[in-house]
Amino acid sequence: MIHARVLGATLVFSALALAGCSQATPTPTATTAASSAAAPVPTASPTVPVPPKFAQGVTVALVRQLSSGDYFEQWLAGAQAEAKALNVKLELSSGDGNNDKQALNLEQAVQRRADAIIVDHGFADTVQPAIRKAVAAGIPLVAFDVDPGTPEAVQLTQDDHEIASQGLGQLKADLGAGGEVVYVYVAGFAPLDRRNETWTRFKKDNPAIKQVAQIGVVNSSTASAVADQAKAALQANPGVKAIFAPYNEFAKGAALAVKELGLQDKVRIYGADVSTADIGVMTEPRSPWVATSATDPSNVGRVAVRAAALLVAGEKVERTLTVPPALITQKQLRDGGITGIEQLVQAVPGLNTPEIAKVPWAASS
Ligand code: SR1
Repeated sequence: MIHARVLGATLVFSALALAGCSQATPTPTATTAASSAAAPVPTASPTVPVPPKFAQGVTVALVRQLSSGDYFEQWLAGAQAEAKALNVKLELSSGDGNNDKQALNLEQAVQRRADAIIVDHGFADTVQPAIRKAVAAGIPLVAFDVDPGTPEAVQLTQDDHEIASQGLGQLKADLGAGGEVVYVYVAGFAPLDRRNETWTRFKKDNPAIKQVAQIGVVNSSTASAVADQAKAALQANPGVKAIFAPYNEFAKGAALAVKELGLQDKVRIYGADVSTADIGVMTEPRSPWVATSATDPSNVGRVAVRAAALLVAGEKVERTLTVPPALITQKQLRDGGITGIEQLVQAVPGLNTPEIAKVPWAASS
């Protein structure tokens, strides 16, 4: 397993980081060539020659389960930027939450004999049959946030146990003697299932922290659906002190509910993931969203494309690639004057992991 530098819970915010920010949010289409999203800035001249195949053009199929929401948009922007830098044509498809559609898209990528395939999220039972066909056809495959069911594929994840642990560590520190918590979860999504393992263990280890309600939905308007559920849960449980919402759409929805009920002084939210919009929500006056544990999604998208490119080139890639998260608190964001994801990444350099799936013939990003 490759582990990049694991960040300490305390983040160092550099004064140099406070530059302007912007976030590319491309609209997914059925099939697209490498996008015009900003490419990483080259910082070193590589000494390894570009494999001839890459001079001719390589096609990687990116087969997604989900595409709406900041996390997935940022991830795609990173994947597209890395594809452009490596002269890879990214063929994009999304199931838009429809698992059968994703499975069909995957079957089609296998039939087209893409040079490599990246499967981004998905449910094991719907994607594994086509993954087996890809492996049988000799197509290299990277599986992000989904169990490929075969050791032939490279499995890419964020460190989801650590994501949950970091948020819960902050929750525990803030709650002190304990208290009632609303938990947001939907089973079946591999990253959420891993975070749930940590939450389950945490509850056992901390009996004074009590889950009084579980809510959750994942659809094309997750945040507003979770907001409705969270309002009902908070009204039914007036003693709640915290909401553990380990997905940014969950946390945004929870924040909306707390605000609408005027409970900002009573209920704190502990989330996962980060985007420019999330930073805006976290740093608003009286925001209840006090901490999130996150990777930079665009960095993870870049890692996925690099891993696929290495496989196409016949380079050795670890079978498991894990991207470490950092704990980001409301206080740190406010104190650092951080208003966007680019500032955050400059302030927390460990969010960029160029050493994971490094491509020897490419300028370092
Ligand atoms: C519905 S699954 C959502 C999660 O996928 C990615 O792992 C992100 O971290 C997000 O929290």
